[in-house]
Amino acid sequence: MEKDTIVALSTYPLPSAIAVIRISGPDTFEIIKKIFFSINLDETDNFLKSKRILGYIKNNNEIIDEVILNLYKSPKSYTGEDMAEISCHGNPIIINNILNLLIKSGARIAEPGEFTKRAFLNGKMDLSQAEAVCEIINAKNDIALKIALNQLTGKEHKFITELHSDILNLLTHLEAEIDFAHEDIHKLSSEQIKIELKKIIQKIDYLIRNSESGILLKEGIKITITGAVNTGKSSLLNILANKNKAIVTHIPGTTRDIIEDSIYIDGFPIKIFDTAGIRKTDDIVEKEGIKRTFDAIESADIILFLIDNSREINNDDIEIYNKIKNKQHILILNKTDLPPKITEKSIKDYLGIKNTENIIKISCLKNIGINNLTEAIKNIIINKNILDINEIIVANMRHKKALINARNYMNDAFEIAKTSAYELIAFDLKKASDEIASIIGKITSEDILENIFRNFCIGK
Ligand SMILES: Nc1nc2c(ncn2[C@@H]2O[C@H](COP(=O)(O)OP(=O)(O)OP(=O)(O)O)[C@@H](O)[C@H]2O)c(=O)[nH]1
Ligand SMILES: [Mg+2]
Repeated sequence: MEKDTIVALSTYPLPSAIAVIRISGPDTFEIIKKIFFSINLDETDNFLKSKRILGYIKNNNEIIDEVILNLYKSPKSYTGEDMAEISCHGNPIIINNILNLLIKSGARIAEPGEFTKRAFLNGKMDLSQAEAVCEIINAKNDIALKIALNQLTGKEHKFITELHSDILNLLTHLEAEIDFAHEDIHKLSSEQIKIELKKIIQKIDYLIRNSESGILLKEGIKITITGAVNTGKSSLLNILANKNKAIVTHIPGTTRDIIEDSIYIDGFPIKIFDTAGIRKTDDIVEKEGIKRTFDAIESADIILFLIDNSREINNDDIEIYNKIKNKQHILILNKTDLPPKITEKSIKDYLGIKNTENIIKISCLKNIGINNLTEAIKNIIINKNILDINEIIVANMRHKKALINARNYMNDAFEIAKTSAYELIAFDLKKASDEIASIIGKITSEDILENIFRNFCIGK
């Protein structure tokens, strides 16, 4: 337990109906006694028996505010320590006065995240849940919020805790065989070890797979608009972003730099990139722009490939299509308000596309077909991006790195398991276990000892 008693405003420091000030630490109730005076109880000492109570915050005899005080006795509090929450009027002057008074009475201002850190140190939550608290507060869209809530309420926690104990159990067997070879302990065959390792690897792989989509969703799915010059790429960006972000002119080669915006499609966070049209050119600036287009194509999760429906397919279209056809893409015919020059046959002949059903026809000028396009984008996100919100989604880079490290150690262990070097397998398992434990903030070596002790009753 920490020695300091900390205090902080938990709500936003702007004029509002109510503000909440939190206090946590061993001196909480002593400090509260100095400044809080109950309205209904004469005995100031008595109020500590209540959980919620109306009263005044006073500086000497001067009333600073009328407040509701909530009291939480250790360990039944967010931090696990003695805690209090003062709900006062949300006037910044009042808030400051109360904070100053609390500091004068012995508390200190909390560091960022210190309440949650104490909650973790006192075993009220694991590390991934502590991280989720921060992510819930900072979630910028519905989906990020849902993922963080899932992380807090325990789906990921449960899965990882089970995974961790799977590894520990196997390790327990191996260590027991190494350390207590003379005792009569059931031995695992090398085949059994491999089966157990495989099961664990599958679980880690499942989480790694889901971390791809989790991080994608949290940071935004990257969509790059590409195509030949003048096909309407910037016009499309402006429609999807719902603002005049990119310059649109009839001059081919208008866009040079990458133009980026953050948008939502059906709640999915998207980073959308408009790019320089691709064509052969000697213009140095345009050349650099086209190079950047290729980079944006490379890093895209989904490509929107535009063709101008009012002119015939040209070599630029064919070349670009060949570059993107094996990546996740949507083929879009733009300018369908003009007389068409592109036919189903020309698409088949020049681009080699057999099934033209998925081609989306739009007109940026007349705002036609945009709903079909956003629907198609959404379908790709949901169906092809391996994403199911109801699955366990790992959306945290630290967790992902730990999972990948654990996976590498497990691979090594699996290779070694082909021989029967238990020490070496155990070494890798221990490393993998540490990585998984680091996600939830457990300390492992003691766990292993405890596990051996519990399972085998050695040393009785
Ligand atoms: N008729 C018609 N014109 C369009 C449509 N979409 C775009 N345009 C026009 O086509 C021209 C080029 O549009 P942009 O959006 O600048 O095309 P771009 O692909 O960004 O062009 P670059 O940046 O030069 O590669 C402009 O004059 C637009 O007004 C459409 O759906 N119908
Ligand atoms: Mg443009």
